[in-house]
Amino acid sequence: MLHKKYYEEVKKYDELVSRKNEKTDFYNGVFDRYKDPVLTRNHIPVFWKYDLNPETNPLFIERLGVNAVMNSGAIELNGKFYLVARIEGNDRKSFFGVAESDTGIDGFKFWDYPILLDDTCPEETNVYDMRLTKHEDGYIYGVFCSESKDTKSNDLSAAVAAAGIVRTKDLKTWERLDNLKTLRSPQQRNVVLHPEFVNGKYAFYTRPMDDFIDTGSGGGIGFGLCDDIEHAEIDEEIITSKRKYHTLTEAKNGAGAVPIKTEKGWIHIAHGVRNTAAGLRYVIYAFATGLEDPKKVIAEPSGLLIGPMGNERVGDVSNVVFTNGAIARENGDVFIYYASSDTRMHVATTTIERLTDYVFNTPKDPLRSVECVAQRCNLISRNLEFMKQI
Ligand code: M1P
Repeated sequence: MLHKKYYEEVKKYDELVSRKNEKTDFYNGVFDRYKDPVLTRNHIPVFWKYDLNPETNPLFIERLGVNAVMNSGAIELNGKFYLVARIEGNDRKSFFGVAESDTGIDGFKFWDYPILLDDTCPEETNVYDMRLTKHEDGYIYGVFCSESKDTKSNDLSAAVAAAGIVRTKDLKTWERLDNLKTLRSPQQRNVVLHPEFVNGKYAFYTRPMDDFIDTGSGGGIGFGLCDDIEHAEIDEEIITSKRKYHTLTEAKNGAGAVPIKTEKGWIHIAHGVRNTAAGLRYVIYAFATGLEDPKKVIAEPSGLLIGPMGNERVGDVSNVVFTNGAIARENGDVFIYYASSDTRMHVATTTIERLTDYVFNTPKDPLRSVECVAQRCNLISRNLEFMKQI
């Protein structure tokens, strides 16, 4: 006989995972927002948290709680949508779990077990933010942040971030490869594997960093090539999307979803960070790189694509939206998965047509107020003239 609270908790869980999601009335022509998050801590199955045996848990007390479900890699396989979510336990340690949905906007349910990675790095303390790349070599790669204590520092919080690499064919069996080595950057986070070979090599978008939090001299999102994915090593990193003064990338930026191939170029959905009196503010922005040269930026729409809004603004790390996964479907639909405030996951839906129009036809940031006003006045005068003619 199970504790009566078990049935109550399972009922709440069942209602949550069978709830239909709806579009909100938010409009900007680029993407739709949804009423409910797609994954939260309440999506964690009851049997991941409680000991169900009344003999060992007569009071039905939560034994291994979960604090947050956030930054998720995303992939479509055989018509189903999968998120490899970052699940943060109450103990602050993150790990990965696969959640599956038929629609991509609701009904996400975690598989019975989280992913137990091969324990190949004894110094590794924490893992998070996996990007899933369906590579043309036939594997699905997961690239994630592998965090260890900085043993060279006396500061207890000092840490070292590196890019861990795993690969799979079915999201069930995962093979751990060597962590990426970037010979010129001491730390790495937000590393994304490009889905195609470039000049016959594996290509990574990197984020050179001098320090665990501060990117320091790291000028933006980097790009580097490597010969051997099983022992990945990058020598030179060339900056693609640069950080710029007085923009949303001023403090730092990082690659997000695996770039989406379109007729006009690779579309990147990344994050940019700026400093404010209230702390760091993370937003999502987009840019495009060339089909022939995926490190060369060819379109840079001004400003943010998705910013934290309403309830999204509040959470464990407030004023943050962050993406590390999007699904571009054969039919042209695009699902952008993003976390808000390091607490929960949302979806924004758009299409290749709208995203391409946004990226290639939104004016660039002229970088100075006076020129921004001139840009806006130009739009207004064209509109007022146009309105007179109809
Ligand atoms: O807390 C916001 C985000 O901070 C980090 O991103 P970045 O490396 O760009 O600062 C990541 O740790 C990410 O997980 C987190 O959401």
